[in-house]
Amino acid sequence: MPFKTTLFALIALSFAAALPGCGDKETTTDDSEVPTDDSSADDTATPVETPTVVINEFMASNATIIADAEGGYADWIELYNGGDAAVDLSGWFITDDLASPEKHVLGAITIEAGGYVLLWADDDILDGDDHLAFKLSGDGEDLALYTPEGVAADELTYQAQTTDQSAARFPDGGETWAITDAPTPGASNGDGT
Ligand SMILES: [Ca+2]
Ligand SMILES: [Ca+2]
Repeated sequence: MPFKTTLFALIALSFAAALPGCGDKETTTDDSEVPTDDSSADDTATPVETPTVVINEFMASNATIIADAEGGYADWIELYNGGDAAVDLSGWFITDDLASPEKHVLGAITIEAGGYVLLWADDDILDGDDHLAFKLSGDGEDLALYTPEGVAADELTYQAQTTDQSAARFPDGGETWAITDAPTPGASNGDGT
């Protein structure tokens, strides 16, 4: 955002510089407003804040738990929005490799406030926006989610997984991960009991 701030200041300055030619008494006022504009531009940069969407649950080896629209039992990832506003995930990045953060760019998917989105990690993007360009290894690998600006919303590395068990945060969006044999794809993880 420093670039945006600088650009705004330059526009304000050139506008003020143009004024003496057409007006008379307002030049001083406009000059004094330039620093004010600078600080308000900094304020508008603040909304690039901590993302409210996290990876909430995932299953790296799905044999019988849930099938996608095509009937395939693909690996899946559940996202959760713990914020109080819906988030448009267009342009967000999701990956199974921290060294390759832009592996998949999410399409037109909105996650409601307090809502869940289920993504299929089947390396079959032709099946729709909820299908990702990678699969999850049952032997363990990375999983990460980034905003379009590259801010890490979530980054984790997991160990080998058991078929039909998921790894989930308890409670939703919480810091504690646990393996469960009662997966809840697309719905609240509950309290883990
Ligand atoms: Ca993978
Ligand atoms: Ca869940």
